[in-house]
Parts: sequence; C-alpha cells; structure tokens
Amino acid sequence: MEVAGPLRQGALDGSPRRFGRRDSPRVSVVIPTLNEERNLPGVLARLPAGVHQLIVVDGRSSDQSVAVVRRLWPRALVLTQSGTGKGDALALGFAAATGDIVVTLDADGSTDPAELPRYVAALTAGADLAKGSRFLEGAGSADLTRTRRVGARALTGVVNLLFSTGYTDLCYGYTAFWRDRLDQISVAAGFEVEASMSISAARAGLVVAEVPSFERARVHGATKLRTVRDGTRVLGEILAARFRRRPVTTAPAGQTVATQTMDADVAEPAEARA
Ligand SMILES: Nc1nc2c(ncn2[C@@H]2O[C@H](COP(=O)(O)OP(=O)(O)OP(=O)(O)O)[C@@H](O)[C@H]2O)c(=O)[nH]1
Ligand SMILES: [Mg+2]
Repeated sequence: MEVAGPLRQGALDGSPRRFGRRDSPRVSVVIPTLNEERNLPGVLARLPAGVHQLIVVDGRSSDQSVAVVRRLWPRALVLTQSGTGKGDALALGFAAATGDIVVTLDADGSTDPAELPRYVAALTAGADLAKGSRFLEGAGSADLTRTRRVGARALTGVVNLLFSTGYTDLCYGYTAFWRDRLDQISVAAGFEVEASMSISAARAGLVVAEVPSFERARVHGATKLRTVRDGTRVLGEILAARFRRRPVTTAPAGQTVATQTMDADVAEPAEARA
C-alpha cells in the first residue's frame, strides 16, 4: 500500500530501522465484528485502496454482518470466532494475516480507515508498533463519555508508572504492527486487548509510536463494552503483566516514542468493492 508521506519528525529513533524491507508493505486489515451490519458499509467504503487483505472476524453475530461483508468485499476472509471477546477475535485474525503489516480497525465506524496511511508511515519510519491516541495534539474523540475519558486517562497513568512508558492513550482500538513482531506482542481475550498489546510491546523492547487519531462516534447500534466491568479487566491485565515474572520476550529494552505530528495525507475514501 502507498505510504502517504514521511514523518515530520523524521525516523522515530533517528534512523529508519526498516531499511531493507519492502517500500510498499502489504497491509492486512483485521476487523472484529459483533452485530455491526449497519456500520460495516461505511467502514468498508472508507478503506484506502491497495489493502492487501481484509480479514473480518465475526463473533457469531445474530444480524447480517457476515452477509454484508461478503456482498461488499467478496475477497474478504471472513472468520467465525469460536471463543468470545474482541481480543480473542483479533488473535484469530492475526494468525490468518499474510501481509507485512497488520492493522486493527473497529467495525462500528469509530476508527477511521482513511487514517490508515498514518500508521503505515509510522511503521515504515521505524516503529515496530503504532498505536492510535485520542489525546495527542490534533487528535480527539466524539465517542468518549466523561467516565470513560477519566478511566482511560487513569489506566494510561498506571501503565506509565509501572512500565516507564510515555503513552498518552492505552485503550483505543487502532493499532498497527509489523507481522514479524507478533510473537513479541501479547493479545488478551477481551477489551483489555489494547492494553495487553501496548504493555507487552514495551516490555519486549519494541519501538512504539503513537499516532494522533480522531475517534468518531459509533454510528449505529449499541456498545459491547461495559465501562466498569471492562475497565476492571484492563486494570487486572495491567497488574498481571506487572507481576508476570518475565516479559513476553527477552529482547533488549527499546524505546517508546510519541509521534506528535506527521505529514501523512489521509487517503481519499475508496468506494466499497462491489
Ligand atoms: N468478533 C467480535 N467482535 C467484537 C466482540 N466484542 C466487540 N467486538 C467488536 O469490537 C469493536 C469494538 O467494540 P465496541 O462495542 O465498539 O467497543 P467500544 O468501542 O469500546 O465502545 P463504544 O465506544 O461504545 O463503541 C467493534 O467492532 C465490535 O463489533 C466480540 O466478542 N467478538
Ligand atoms: Mg466502538
């Protein structure tokens, strides 16, 4: 896929660590989906052209989610989850990905597929994992309630304290990584999945970039997240990771870098493939 532009701040660690990788990495997009039939058309229509592989992991939706994907994107790989949870679905999708880069998107319209080139740009500039942040300059959210905003900030603060990271956002669904780093990234089963990925990446010494992102409001339907229950699960995941004897890998400590601004133009929305 086409990378839209260089990071304004240059390579994240001073030198492009990806020298030698292909210039136009193939991108696999993984979308966990649970009863999102009315949201999927808008999401698929905004996927940039050139996506190598679309993987939709369905949590046994009782609506027409799967039929909608098959109609709008016949080449999509549609997987049916046997377990439960968003993270469980993502893990299944990751295992089936064939691209150089894997990107996660939500099916409810909150994460804008048109921002995808920013994440690819952060990876090709040197990051191992690029995670969206709603709290960087130029970012924002139309979806966060006051309670969730406070909770997200607090959980991010706890992680920064315990793991010496400099994250500004821990629980946002937009993440991209080089697929060959997957064995160094832990993928928890539920809504604590983003926390587990970000924490394990830091503990493994991976270079993590934050990308400013605007979270749009869920377009249709109801949230599957229960703020207190899932916030508690995120906290449990953080504490479990802290007291886990060893990090997921023994790679030397790397750095966590926040990318504040970048030139990446957002690709024009593509028509959903008919
Ligand atoms: N396959 C699968 N997908 C899920 C599951 N739970 C949630 N999802 C999907 O994961 C994405 C995020 O879930 P949401 O309900 O939007 O959670 P949220 O974004 O934290 O909550 P809102 O801001 O209220 O939308 C959506 O695409 C859901 O359809 C699950 O158990 N299985
Ligand atoms: Mg959502």
